[in-house]
Amino acid sequence: MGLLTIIRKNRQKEKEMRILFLGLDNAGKTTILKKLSGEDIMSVSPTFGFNIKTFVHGNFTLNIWDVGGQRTLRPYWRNYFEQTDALVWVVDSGDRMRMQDCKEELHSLLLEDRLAGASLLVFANKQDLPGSLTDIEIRDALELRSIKSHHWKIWSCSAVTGENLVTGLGWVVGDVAGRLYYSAAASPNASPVPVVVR
Ligand SMILES: Nc1nc2c(ncn2[C@@H]2O[C@H](COP(=O)(O)OP(=O)(O)OP(=O)(O)O)[C@@H](O)[C@H]2O)c(=O)[nH]1
Ligand SMILES: [Mg+2]
Repeated sequence: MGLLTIIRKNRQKEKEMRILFLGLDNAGKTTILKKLSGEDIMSVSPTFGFNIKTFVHGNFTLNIWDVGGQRTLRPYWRNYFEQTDALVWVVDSGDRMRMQDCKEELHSLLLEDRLAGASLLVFANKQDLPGSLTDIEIRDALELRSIKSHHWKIWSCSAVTGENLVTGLGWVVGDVAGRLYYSAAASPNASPVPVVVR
């Protein structure tokens, strides 16, 4: 029995995933998680540390870490990399001025050893705002097609309307499941159910 098999078997017992939500400040990370939890999204304020939310999604328990994205907080992101199965990079699609900054921060994360195996979901958020860049425009602005080191996918979404939030999360859970577990038993159409709100 190889090491990979042993690791896979151990993980199969737990059926847990650790998902890290990152992105520039104001991108909508916390709002997305509140929307997925069915919480009031009008009461969101900037995150200065982190929030953890736990959802059950199909057969999996998702431990989601939502970390503040202000520039002064970004050096602390590395404290959250360990054992990350998926990175969800949230983009404010209306924030054209900071798209370069957004691209550079993302690409520097992809060089991190401890994120090497992580699946990458890019949420092109705030699609409800008129004038937002489309998912194709964000894909090009962030040069996603140059990424060869990670499985990635971009979804346009809105934390206000809820568009594509469950679908996007379903994709990333399925992608991680396909890598870590024998049977890709994730249910892509399952809705995430919050079990703990902290
Ligand atoms: N119109 C619109 N506004 C959104 C959307 N998502 C988030 N917002 C707003 O964007 C602002 C920032 O949202 P947050 O969820 O706090 O952003 P964040 O990425 O968690 O920011 P930090 O915690 O500072 O890193 C808030 O005023 C939200 O109401 C969206 O999809 N559409
Ligand atoms: Mg936040």
